[in-house]
Amino acid sequence: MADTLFFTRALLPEGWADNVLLTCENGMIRSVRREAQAPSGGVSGAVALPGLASLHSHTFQRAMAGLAETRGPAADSFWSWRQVMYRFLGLLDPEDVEAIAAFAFMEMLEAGFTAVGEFHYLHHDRAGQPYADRAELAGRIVAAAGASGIGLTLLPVFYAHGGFGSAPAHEGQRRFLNDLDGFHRLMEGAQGALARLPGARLGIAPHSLRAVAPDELQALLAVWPEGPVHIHIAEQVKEVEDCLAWSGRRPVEWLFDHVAVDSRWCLVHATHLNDAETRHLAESSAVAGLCPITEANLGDGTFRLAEYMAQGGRFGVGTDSNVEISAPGELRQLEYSQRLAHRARNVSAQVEGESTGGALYRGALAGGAQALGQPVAGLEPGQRADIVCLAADHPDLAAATGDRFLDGYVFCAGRAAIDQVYVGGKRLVEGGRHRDHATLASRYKHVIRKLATR
Ligand code: NGQ
Ligand code: ZN
Repeated sequence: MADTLFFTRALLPEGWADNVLLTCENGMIRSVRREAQAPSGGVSGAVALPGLASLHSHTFQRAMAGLAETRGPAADSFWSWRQVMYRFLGLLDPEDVEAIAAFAFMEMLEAGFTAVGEFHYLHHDRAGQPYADRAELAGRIVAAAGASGIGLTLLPVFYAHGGFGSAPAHEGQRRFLNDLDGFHRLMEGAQGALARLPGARLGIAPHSLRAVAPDELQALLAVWPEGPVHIHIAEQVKEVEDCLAWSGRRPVEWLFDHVAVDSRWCLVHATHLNDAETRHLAESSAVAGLCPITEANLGDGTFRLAEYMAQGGRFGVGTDSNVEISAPGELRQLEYSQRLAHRARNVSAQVEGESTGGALYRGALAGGAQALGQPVAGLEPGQRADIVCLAADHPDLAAATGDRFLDGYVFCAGRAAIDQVYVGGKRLVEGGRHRDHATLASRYKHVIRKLATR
């Protein structure tokens, strides 16, 4: 099936262009022509951007958004939030997981993301027993991605221990646990499910250095020598302290000492880095998977973006807990975290005259695609036609040209500027609304009302 799309303006790898005609075949861009005539079908949209990836998500957490914002008996922290989260996930059945994921994926599309890396660790039933199909819940994530139309990179999570030094897992973690053999069977099941979803990709996710022992990490890398590898790392100060107590090394130091961290890797959070770790990560060609809204919500700390970007470090953004889903919102929070920390402005832009929205958008575009196992990102031949189209008549964009569109989108209008979203050349969002919004939202509301009575 060949299709044409025509945009009044588009952000191409080499810069902005006017009157851009894209031809697509089987969802992939076949040709890009600038200064073209509008085809007989007319103008598809005003301002076309290549879609961003949410490189780190736990979709089930969408359904507890707002449920962990009440003060508890002792000082609230990431760790007390995690207890609330464990109680919540103990309520979920497979159909709940699927309905929540489909809704969250739909919201991602409406909020400017065309692909997602689902860091999927909810594997077993509510009692902690494997389902007859070990990949039951992975299959639910795949089905949800199919229903929403988002591009999926599934990252099945290996999780075996409750803390550094192979500490026993807690009760709240029993739905996550596999030994290596169980994990390989899960991966086989996931491969089968993904075969039904065109364009989907598979990676692996050793959950963290807390949950995976060194020999297990080596075994995973030996059995799965290709595709993305994602790991949570150095998100909390306590995690750094516990890692030091266990190994004498900080988490990112430990990782660089023990494995070859290369462009396959996405280090999720990497919040607490010293100078040498920042440099090693920047030089490694791995991606720092930053989740600015969730990191703020959980009180994690501030990633050293200014130093990291100055050293050419690669990054992307993820919606993680999905407490709020917004591509421009993640980029804005990322820059604002730096402004507050440095008492400075336009921290992410590297040179005089560079747009901050542009630097953030282009950085997250490249890093997000890399982390999800797409070779390159952008509107060019050979790429999937994943496009976010802004409305040029939004008040914050009405007088914009070039990168001012990105500044207006990221810092002012946010997701309200989104008109259409395409994945694989297929229009899924129109007028800011997903074509199946009503059905997916009503299914989701039914699930959260039911869960509230459990
Ligand atoms: C997760 N979330 O796996 O959902 C984690 C919490 C953990 C974040 N790190 C659990 N934001 O890290 O142990
Ligand atoms: Zn996470």
